[in-house]
Amino acid sequence: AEEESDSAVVEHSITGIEPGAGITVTTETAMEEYDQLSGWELEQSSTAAMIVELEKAIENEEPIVVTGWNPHWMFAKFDNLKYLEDPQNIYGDTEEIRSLAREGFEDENPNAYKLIDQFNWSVEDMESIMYESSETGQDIAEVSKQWVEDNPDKVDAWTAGVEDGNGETVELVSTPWDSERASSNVVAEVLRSKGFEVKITDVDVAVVFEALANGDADATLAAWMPNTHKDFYESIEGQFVDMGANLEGAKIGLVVPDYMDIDSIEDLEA
Ligand code: PBE
Repeated sequence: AEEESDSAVVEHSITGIEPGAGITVTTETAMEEYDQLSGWELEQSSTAAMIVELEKAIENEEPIVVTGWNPHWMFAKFDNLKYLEDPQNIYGDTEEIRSLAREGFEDENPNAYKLIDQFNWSVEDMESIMYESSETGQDIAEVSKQWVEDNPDKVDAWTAGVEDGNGETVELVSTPWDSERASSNVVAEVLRSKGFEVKITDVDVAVVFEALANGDADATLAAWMPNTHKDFYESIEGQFVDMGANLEGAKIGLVVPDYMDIDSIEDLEA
């Protein structure tokens, strides 16, 4: 393998993201299940590094396979990206993002629970915050605050029937990706407007689920199901409350630029 040329190495590696992401675990499963991926490597670093590699490859029309997802602005910024077909359905068709709570949270703080339970928005809503932050360099938290101000109708629906809090602290546990930074900051802002204090902690996916099972956090808005976080979800099933989807139409998979002229994971070569 040491004799391999650089290009051969590129062709047999998937440019991944953080080791603590669900899509990293899902991709490891895909590498076990697809013969075409045997001998491939998953390079793990960070989302920012993946985007840099993708941008470089596109500039030079070089082959690249990345782990990609929506909601994200990568599909708006690079208009030639596509998901590879996944005949074994390892990545699933579409994902939803669910809100989960710890056992006991509803009884102890029914109004905060109700607000979180009523929180529901669209891929376009989430992407508008992510896109604006990436275009302007403004932090997601700032853009999220502005979004709450600009969308009173949605906020009214989430706060319907919710009584004001008395400064009780709500601990949200989340992941560090822009998508979840957006949802967490939007909900935090709305909770604050109803008289709650909010603390957001960003951690690896595994720790999100542990924190709910242990009761260290009250709720998360960041559970990607039924595929991306399946292993984590199943490992603590029964030890948390599933409040259902807060966003439908998310997606994960292997993504390539369309000049590569392949359509399916099965078109990759071992
Ligand atoms: N993501 C974005 C995360 C969740 C949000 C798809 C990169 C993951 O766990 O894979």
